[in-house]
Amino acid sequence: MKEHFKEVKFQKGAFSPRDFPVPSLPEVAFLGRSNVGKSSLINAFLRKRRLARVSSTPGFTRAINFFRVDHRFLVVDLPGYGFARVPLRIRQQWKVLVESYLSAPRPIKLLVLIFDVRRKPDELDRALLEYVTSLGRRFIVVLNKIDRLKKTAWLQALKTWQEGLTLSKESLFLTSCKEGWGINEVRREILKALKE
Ligand SMILES: Nc1nc2c(ncn2[C@@H]2O[C@H](COP(=O)(O)OP(=O)(O)OP(=O)(O)O)[C@@H](O)[C@H]2O)c(=O)[nH]1
Ligand SMILES: [Mg+2]
Repeated sequence: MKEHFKEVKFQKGAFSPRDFPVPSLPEVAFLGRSNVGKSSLINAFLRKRRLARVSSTPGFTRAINFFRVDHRFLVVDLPGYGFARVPLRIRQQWKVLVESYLSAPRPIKLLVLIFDVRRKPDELDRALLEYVTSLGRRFIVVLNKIDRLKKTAWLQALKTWQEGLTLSKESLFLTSCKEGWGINEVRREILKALKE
């Protein structure tokens, strides 16, 4: 599959399942807590600087945003979850929205789960992984913001997440959206999944 994307268009922001576009093109969805860098990773993956909105206010992306790439596939930016300062009622709305997307009969070829590499996996992360596994959808785990760690700490972080979430090495990726590290590997993996 060609790695060059010509036209990327914002297609829709869905605040409720009835706004989801009719399933047709294959989809890749990005999921993670608020502020881990979902939008940044989407921009880096597509090599577009200001496509998905990057925000320093956690919890910024509230809708599910669909981007269409060259009549080839859809990129789906899911709203961040697990941010404590957001009222419970809103958090529940998000959960319903995200879960109805993920469990719908859609051609979701890959889920990209993003975590902040500086954290340690906790109960919420494990619950998310369990949920994703129960869906039976293919996924990879991206540990982002490695520029915030010393290089000597990278391997330890990898081990912590691998063991904490019981993952295979092949499904784990280290990235820095800020520095552009590890993005090519993630892009290749996404394109591979979209092709299959
Ligand atoms: N140092 C560093 N900062 C990053 C990296 N990736 C993203 N950021 C910063 O982290 C903040 C959040 O990034 P976003 O891409 O908006 O994160 P998000 O997960 O889409 O956030 P929500 O939409 O609020 O859930 C921004 O200030 C980014 O500039 C990275 O690899 N390294
Ligand atoms: Mg975002």
